[in-house]
Amino acid sequence: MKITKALGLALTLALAATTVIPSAHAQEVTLRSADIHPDGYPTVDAVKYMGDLVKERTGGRIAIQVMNNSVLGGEKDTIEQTRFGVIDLNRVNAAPFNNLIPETVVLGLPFLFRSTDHMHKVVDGPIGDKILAAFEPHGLIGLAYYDSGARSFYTTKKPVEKLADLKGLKIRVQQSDLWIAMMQAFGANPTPMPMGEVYSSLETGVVDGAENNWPSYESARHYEVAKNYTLTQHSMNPEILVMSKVSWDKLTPDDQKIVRQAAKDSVVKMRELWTAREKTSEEKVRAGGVKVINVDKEEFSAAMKPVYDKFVTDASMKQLLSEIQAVQ
Ligand code: GTR
Repeated sequence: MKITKALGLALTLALAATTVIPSAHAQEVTLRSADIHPDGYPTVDAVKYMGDLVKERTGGRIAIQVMNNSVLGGEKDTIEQTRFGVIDLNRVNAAPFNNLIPETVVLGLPFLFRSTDHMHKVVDGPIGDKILAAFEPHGLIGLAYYDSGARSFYTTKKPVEKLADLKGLKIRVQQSDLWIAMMQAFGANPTPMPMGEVYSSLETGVVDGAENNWPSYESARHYEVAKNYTLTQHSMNPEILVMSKVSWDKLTPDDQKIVRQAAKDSVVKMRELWTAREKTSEEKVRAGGVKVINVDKEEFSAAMKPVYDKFVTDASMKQLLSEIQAVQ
């Protein structure tokens, strides 16, 4: 019985992974890539662009099919499927990796990056490479970082004008212990859930608010039900593009090089798309009647000491943090 089950699972995984379409001359492979975002979102278009590069550079042997809109599931689920090789590529925020890969925690720490430029310098340099390398023992190949702007709070009823206004509010967070601790340090009541459940949770009052960047606040239509956007800009946690190690190991070293380089090249494209989208999303949201609130960020940042005390404990994390802070 046990053996049959194991065989069945192996067979399912083998069938579900990379679709190999036999052809007359060369073997063609289609890599399936997951994303929760809708068509036209910068992360979705960036992976499509990467697919064009891969196709061109392999003479059509390797293609990428972006399966966005959460059709393959929420981020935590798709990460598991990617580790098993059921999904080949996955574009996910750093947060849902936090509990699995401790090295990713540092990227989400509140008020860590001084600017977009600082964040770019960190992820584009040796520190970024070191964090991507930490994915491999977990069955994943870290390929690239994409921008995700800065995350800010939004609430349905009570506008957040100062730190004390967050006290006791039920705020949706990503499924990560770091994010739960961060909300607690802000005085809020964290409610972890996948992105796909946030709209209805805001609408029905399961949560009083959530937090995200301009493009996600707009594209997921959260601004229709949570009309107060408070510019705390508390984290610049980037997006991460990973590949399943199972799928990676099926590629030749030359094809691995092509895939890795195409992912890196798509970052440039993504940053252009991101900058434009941040602007249009902000405009759309403002035109939709959202109240945008400026706050004293110092007050919010000063409350974050318990988060650093809880997560920056061992020598390697301390080292990573000070290296990031030293990047000019
Ligand atoms: C978005 C991010 C998604 C997801 C989402 C969330 O900004 O692009 O990957 O993390 O936030 O809050 O769940």
